[in-house]
Amino acid sequence: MRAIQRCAAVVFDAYGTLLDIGAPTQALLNERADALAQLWRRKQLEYSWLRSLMGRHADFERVTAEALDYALAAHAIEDPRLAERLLAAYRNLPAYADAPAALAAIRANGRRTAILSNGSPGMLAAAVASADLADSLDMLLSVEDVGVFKPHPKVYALASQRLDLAAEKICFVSANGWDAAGAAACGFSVVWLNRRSEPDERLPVRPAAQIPSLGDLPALLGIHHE
Ligand code: 2OP
Repeated sequence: MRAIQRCAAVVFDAYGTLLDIGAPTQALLNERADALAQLWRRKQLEYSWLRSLMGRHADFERVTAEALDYALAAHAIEDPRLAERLLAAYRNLPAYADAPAALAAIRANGRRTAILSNGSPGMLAAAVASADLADSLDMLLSVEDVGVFKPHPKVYALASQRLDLAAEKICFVSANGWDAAGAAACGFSVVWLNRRSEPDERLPVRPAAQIPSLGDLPALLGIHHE
């Protein structure tokens, strides 16, 4: 736990960690919202991993649109207008309720904060602005700078390079267990945001800590509310 308290910067995953990816389907669909949201997310991540393994990169905006196309077809929903509205909502996701206060406490404590995400620079700028998180983040880092998706080591190396910090001085926070494992494999001090009490991933390197809410993160960093 002490390694986390020595971190000079906190780097966050974006989609599913700071940004609520369930919001578009909750707002625009009926009881099928959860099933469609889960399939959309699963295919979005599968396509990112498969494109990286195939060496056929496309940005996350395209991968997200193609994953939605698959999910709508799987649910026999033929509605281009709905697809457009879901993608527009994805560019304007709200922050999870526990994100703003945690980010503000970390910044007030003098540590730098950043996003490291599969999202394209345009997606991240739009999402952070609409989620009103821009003032709480020093940097937005996109995999587009390295042309391959998480969990490729080149992605995590980007955070070390841009923050000019050794990996162990970076606290990496993600709600995606596979992303937490990818960052831990690169030497980051990793906190897995396990909101739904999921089992540990059976992957080579485990996160240093796990928390159920971002509200628990400042204390883990040694920040105690004044
Ligand atoms: C992100 O990179 C993994 O989708 C997640 O923001």
